[in-house]
Amino acid sequence: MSAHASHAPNRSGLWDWLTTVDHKKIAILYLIAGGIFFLAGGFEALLIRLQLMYPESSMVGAKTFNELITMHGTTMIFLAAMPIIFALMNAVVPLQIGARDVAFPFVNSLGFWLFFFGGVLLNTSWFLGGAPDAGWTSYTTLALNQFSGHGVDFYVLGLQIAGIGTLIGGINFLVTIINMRAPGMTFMRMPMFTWSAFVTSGLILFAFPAITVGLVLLMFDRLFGGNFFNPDAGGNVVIWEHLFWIFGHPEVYILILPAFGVISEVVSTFARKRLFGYSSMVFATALIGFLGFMVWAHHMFTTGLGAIANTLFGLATMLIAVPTGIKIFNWLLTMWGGQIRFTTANLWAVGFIPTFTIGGMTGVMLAIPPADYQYHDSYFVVAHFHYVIVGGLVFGLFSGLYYWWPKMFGKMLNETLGKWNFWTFFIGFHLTFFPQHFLGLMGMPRRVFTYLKDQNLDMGNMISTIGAFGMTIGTILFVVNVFVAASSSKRAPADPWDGRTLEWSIPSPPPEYNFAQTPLVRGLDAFWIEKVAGNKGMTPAEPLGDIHMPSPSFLPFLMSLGLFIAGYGFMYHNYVVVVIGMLVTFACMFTRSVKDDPGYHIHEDEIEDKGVKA
Ligand code: HEM
Ligand SMILES: [Cu+2]
Repeated sequence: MSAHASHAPNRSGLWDWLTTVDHKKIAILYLIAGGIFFLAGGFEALLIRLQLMYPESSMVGAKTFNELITMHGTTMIFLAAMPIIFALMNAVVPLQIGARDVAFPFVNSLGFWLFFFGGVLLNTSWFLGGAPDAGWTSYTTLALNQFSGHGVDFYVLGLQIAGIGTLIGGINFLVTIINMRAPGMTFMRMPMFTWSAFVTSGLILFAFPAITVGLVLLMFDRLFGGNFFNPDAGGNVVIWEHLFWIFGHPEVYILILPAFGVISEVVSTFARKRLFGYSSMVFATALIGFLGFMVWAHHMFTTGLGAIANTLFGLATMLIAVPTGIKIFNWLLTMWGGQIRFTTANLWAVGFIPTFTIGGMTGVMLAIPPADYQYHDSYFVVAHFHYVIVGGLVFGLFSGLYYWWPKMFGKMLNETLGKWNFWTFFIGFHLTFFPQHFLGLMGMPRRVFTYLKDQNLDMGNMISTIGAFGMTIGTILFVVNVFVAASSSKRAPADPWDGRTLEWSIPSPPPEYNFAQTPLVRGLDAFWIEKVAGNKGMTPAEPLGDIHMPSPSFLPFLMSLGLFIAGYGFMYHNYVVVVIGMLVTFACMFTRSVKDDPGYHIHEDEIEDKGVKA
């Protein structure tokens, strides 16, 4: 890291992390928090599988089982997958577009702390009378007071707070990508990962308000005697399902598109070829995003929407297979004839393609309404969505982490450990989830805590649990790899993979201002073009000069802490606590509005890495 300018705020240690507005550090915060939640959600999954290892087991019992599946699903989706995606987007997008930071660094930090405190609030339910137990979808009436305990209140308020963080994060990335691109970086020259971050952020903008509304209504029903979803008082339970899935289906594309983006970068880098069909990839990404909003009712075929609606939603769902297929063929054709290097990052990408495709195929099967009457709420569904969400998203995240780790931390992950990590996780994954297709077809329902013996379900469940241990070993190996990398003294080079995009043209990790001089972009794969032309680095688009930086701030942390405190006040109907929490939040908002903070400058001669002359 470069020296601070004289008037730059000098912060270090914990205080630096609590106040940072640097996208690279926020990326690391997201990764650590998301990683810890991933371990928690994984531990819950392991307990689920242990309970289901033998028939008629009473290891955890029915109530705890319901809490475990609810917290596993909710944690994995909202507190593990989303933040790790945000970690990669924060670490990579500003670098790929040649920017010095995101458009709103303060908002970026606020987004992180809101997510963090929302997640912590949700998880404290374990110690405060029991976790939510109505499933990650929290369907009413199950989620109303008559049928579920205090836990669901934690779900409602925790997700509400975390959701605001995600929403403002998405808006920030939209503005960043629209406004902060370096000269020459036109939309059709943007790397695929940035494109996927762009479309994902657009989906966040339109999808999260739906769940926000749903959660507000549910909060009124649960805490203030509302009747939006209470049929006895004229409410309607199906409305919740609509609101949830109008958010929920786009959410699965919010999750998978960034993984697609990672795979596109990794496959092309390690085939040493330009991505095949770049413009069709862009088009397919946008089309998947658009169609993602037209299909939510495929989660509701059995609620009695009627044949016409079911048919239309079924057809719309199948249509998504077309742009998705385009992507799969483009990846295969990118590899075709390339000089492929099977690094760990590329192994994850190559493992992703067939695994995700299987999940896509079972998705088309589920899109046939009459067939779904059989599959619905069975283990077939559990198998399907883990193939897309783990075999797709989690494989993609691992690929991206191995690929960008040197850029994020300046250290390389160990390749041998990485390969062990991949193979144990990959084999464990298929052992866990492949048999679940058949368990489902043989009638095993999801979300049920046990099954009878001699129903032909014993063997499949045993294999599935053994597989879960394989994934556990894989995950532990990854954590070991992280510590091995952290303790090694070897520094990663700026461009370890012979990369094609802008992030590889600057040091690993980048200085706080990223680019000493904003680069001039001459085409797709901007850095590769310069390499092929025999240039040492990017041509700068501006003379060397002072660089303006935003000031760090403690306000985002405090503002989120205020909402966290108020959350407990709402749940326990203690309005003194509500007022205290809200006062903290509003005081921070007021301070932010009236206090002028012009940031600071890094002076020209404090800029390291004056590699290229202007
Ligand atoms: C690490 C290995 C994993 C294992 C062994 C595992 C296992 C399971 C099992 C057995 C269930 C079904 C419980 C039931 O319906 O009775 C389940 C549900 C679920 N899982 Fe996973 N899972 C894993 C990873 C993930 C990941 C990474 C995600 C998302 C990013 C995820 C998302 C979900 C969701 C959304 C549910 C539905 C919860 C509900 O029914 O409310 N899982 N998981
Ligand atoms: Cu869906």
